[in-house]
Amino acid sequence: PIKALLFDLDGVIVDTAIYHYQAWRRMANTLGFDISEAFNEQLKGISRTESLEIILAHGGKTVSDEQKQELAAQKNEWYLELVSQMTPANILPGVEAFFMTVKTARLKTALGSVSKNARLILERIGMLNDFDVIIDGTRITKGKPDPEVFLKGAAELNVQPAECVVFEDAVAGIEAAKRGAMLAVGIGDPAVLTRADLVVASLADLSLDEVLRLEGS
Ligand code: B16
Ligand code: MG
Repeated sequence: PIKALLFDLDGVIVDTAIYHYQAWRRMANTLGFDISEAFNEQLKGISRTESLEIILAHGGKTVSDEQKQELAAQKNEWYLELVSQMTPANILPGVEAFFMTVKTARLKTALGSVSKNARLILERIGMLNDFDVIIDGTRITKGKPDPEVFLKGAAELNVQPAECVVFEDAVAGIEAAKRGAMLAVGIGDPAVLTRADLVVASLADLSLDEVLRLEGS
């Protein structure tokens, strides 16, 4: 039976992708190039250091390791300025109602995010106590699409991977769920999240019953 639900943060609970984009863009601009919103798509679910590498390659820039650290720190500072203004109003549509039904059904919950700022964001939106387990970027060594973040969540919840459903907006995140042998619900575009077992536009378009029916599919 399905016993636990594992949620990605950025793109599922809140839309911080826009803040990541603004901060990375600001950094790229200081280096003399620009990044588009379409380019930003491939950074979803990818760690800070990996994202930096992809952006530098895109701009054709070679910098020292020391400079990379400075750039990543600067980007994070700009990103945190935006995060500091977040409130519970930033919770994506349908999330709170969905969580109520999940709690009523006594299913276990975990957060599975590669962000090192995940706890801070949950605190800002008032959801820090809504997860039984929080696995974030400070607790993993391999980012998505490696399944580590979700396997660790399942282990700490004391459930088997086959008893878990992952909710993800990123291709890399769906891939991580599948490599971990878990069911995956995609939040976004079915043409993009092709490996998901089910894709919906947002949690507002999904009932818990539909999720539980994925069992054995
Ligand atoms: P940070 P998720 C990911 O969050 C974001 O999608 C990705 O764009 C970001 O680079 C990554 O977190 C690292 O975030 O710089 O805050 O450590 O989708 O896994 O919740
Ligand atoms: Mg995400």
